[in-house]
Amino acid sequence: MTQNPKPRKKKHSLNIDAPLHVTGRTIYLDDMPELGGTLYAKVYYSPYAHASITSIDYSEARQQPGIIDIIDHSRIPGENQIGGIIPDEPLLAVDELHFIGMPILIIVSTDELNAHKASQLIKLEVEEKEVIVDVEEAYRRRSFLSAPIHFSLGDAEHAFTDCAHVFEGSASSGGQEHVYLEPQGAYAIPQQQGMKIFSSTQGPTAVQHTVAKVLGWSMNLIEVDVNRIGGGFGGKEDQASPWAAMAALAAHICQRPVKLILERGEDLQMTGKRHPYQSHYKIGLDTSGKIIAFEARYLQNGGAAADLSPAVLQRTLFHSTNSYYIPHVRISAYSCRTNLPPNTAFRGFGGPQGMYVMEAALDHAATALDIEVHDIQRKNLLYESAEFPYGQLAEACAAQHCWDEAVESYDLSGSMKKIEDYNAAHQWSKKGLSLMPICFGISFTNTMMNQARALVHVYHDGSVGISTGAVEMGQGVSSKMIQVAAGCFGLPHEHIKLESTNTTRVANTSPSAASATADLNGKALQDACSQIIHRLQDLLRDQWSLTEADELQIDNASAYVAGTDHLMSWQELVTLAFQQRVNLSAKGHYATPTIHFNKETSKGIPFAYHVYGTAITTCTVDCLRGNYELDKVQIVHDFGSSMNRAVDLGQIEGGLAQGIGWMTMEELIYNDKGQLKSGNLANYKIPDIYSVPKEVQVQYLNTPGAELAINKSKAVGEPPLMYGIGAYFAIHQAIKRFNPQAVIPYSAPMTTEKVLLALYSKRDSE
Ligand code: LUZ
Ligand code: MOS
Repeated sequence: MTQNPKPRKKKHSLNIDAPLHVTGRTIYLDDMPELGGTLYAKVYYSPYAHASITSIDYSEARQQPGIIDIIDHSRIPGENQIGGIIPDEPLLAVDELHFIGMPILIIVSTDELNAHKASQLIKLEVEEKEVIVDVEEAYRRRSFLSAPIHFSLGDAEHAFTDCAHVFEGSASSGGQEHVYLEPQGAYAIPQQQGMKIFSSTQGPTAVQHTVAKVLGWSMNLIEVDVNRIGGGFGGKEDQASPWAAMAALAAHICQRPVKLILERGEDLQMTGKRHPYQSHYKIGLDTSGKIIAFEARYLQNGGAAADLSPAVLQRTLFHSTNSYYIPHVRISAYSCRTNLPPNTAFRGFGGPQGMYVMEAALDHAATALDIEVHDIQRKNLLYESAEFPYGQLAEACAAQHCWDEAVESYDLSGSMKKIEDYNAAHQWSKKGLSLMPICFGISFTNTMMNQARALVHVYHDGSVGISTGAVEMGQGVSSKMIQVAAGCFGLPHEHIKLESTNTTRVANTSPSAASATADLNGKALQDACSQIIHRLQDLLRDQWSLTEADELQIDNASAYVAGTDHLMSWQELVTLAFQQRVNLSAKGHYATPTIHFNKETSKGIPFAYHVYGTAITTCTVDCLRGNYELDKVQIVHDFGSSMNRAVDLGQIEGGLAQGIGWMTMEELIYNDKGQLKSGNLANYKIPDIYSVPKEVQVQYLNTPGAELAINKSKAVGEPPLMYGIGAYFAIHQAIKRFNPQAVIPYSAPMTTEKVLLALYSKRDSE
């Protein structure tokens, strides 16, 4: 009598985009078929970091063949303003130029080559002004973008007097270029009413809002659509908006479709990057190596406008104590205005900059006390219910679990012994090892942003279409959304189609950022799917005259009641529901519960949960040349209950490589005129297949996962970037094996040149 279908065989979860990528069928912005009559826009930008415009003449440029229009700020019908948090950034310069790359004019042309030629005929005259590039100089002059932020826990001032050891020093970390594979761009198409914009953005609603502001329209007239983007890394959280606004402005003025896609060189010049930081720390320990007090002052190089800098600054404070419990903390952070392009979100969002300073302080203490830094690290790791400086308590704290698991399963003492033997046997080559624990808070620090929506249609043939606010940027969120819907409906994932991210279908989206995209949008999607499932269940209970006790299942592409012969295929069920006029569409909503934060007191529960992990990094330094290789990185990571191991492993490996790049080789160089000297990918080196670790091992820590994470799988986007800090300190360790007296300033990135200088520092005077 029971004829329940056999449980569907669980397929190994994959990245659903992989077949498209490897066969070249993935469609990015510039792959879209163009409409007839499409025009191309090119941005003419400031060649000066600080100046007043005295005259600008583009009459000759305007006469060039193919030039349809040249647009300056005076043609903007709405507000000439793109600042997201603070309104301090014009879309097009009026008379003041604040950084090299600041947009001045939009050249609209029938083809890109003519636009390029025209840009060279523009005559700009200016009065040059003093340029500030250095963050300390900006700080001395009290040149700030926003109010400073302070956090404190306990009583640091008095605590230092009780410390057996106190160390003070400074640490600086460099910026980082996002190098998303797809440069910034947008394609704007005038509609019968309003404007439709295809944008390479992490934040469709940010684009919609900015375009509406610039055109002086209401948001409902702007439709933003994102199929997918070729990488974002934070660079398209806010900074995708101006290009869309320029394309829309030109499309509105010319009443033709306008495409604006930056060339790589333009993108490198014009867009902001990870914030460089210059920091000062003071750390106090007792005789047993317990950290008693920590003080720090962070100077953030924000560039010429606020952009997301105040929010980034706040996250630096949230992560200033990394994965450690410190009873007395006093920290301050300043966002400084300089004449660089406005710096912006970048994977980790200020967190890595804070964590680097903490690790530098620990390294300093260990070096001075001549003990292993990992003994201090281990002794101070967070434990259950320990208080963060912002008042939240560590819950389901996996800091020590990850660490101990890494030490044991990767045989730390064995590795250290091998390194000792190697170093004893090699005079001109030394190995070093570091442990890097991480702790990263999941949620937008701005509580309001922790919300999402989804729209689900079950079509009457049984197929399903889903839309969410999540933007696929290569991070695999599409796979996860499809898994969520397939799980809710009990359907194979082939039945589910994920639609583009579109502001008309799903409104008021938060950007795909803060590692929270799958959690927020996945939960909203679950809400929508379960509304439909409940309606179908009600229908079946009625149809089959079921009682409360009957166990009705909708799974395995069918509906059935265990122990009875009630059975219906999914398709029959949907047909029945349609005939009975049941609503087969639903809108889901999710807002992270429990979180809150008081900006006045800097206390609250800002994060839904924390992600933990530990990486052991081993490197080899060539002590004649200063070159180094990363031998291996061994990670124990707290994934919760991973939804998709292929996707999550990709995030660990990619995040690690990006973190290593930031800490070791990616060096942004601006001269004192504010000119980016590392302005192409030949002199700005990002990790390649030769510079990534030769071996990466990842162990999944089995934790129950967090309730506030989707399907109890923890967020994985940003946390692994911070494992890269381990590479920096492993190199320090190797240098000290060669030259115990080495004086190594805490100055990232640890380029080959700096390694060579450090290897031979102080040595001559021996
Ligand atoms: N963006 C944002 C973020 O607006 N707020 C955040 O807290 C955040 N965190 C990480 C990355 N992007
Ligand atoms: Mo981000 S730094 O856009 O998560």
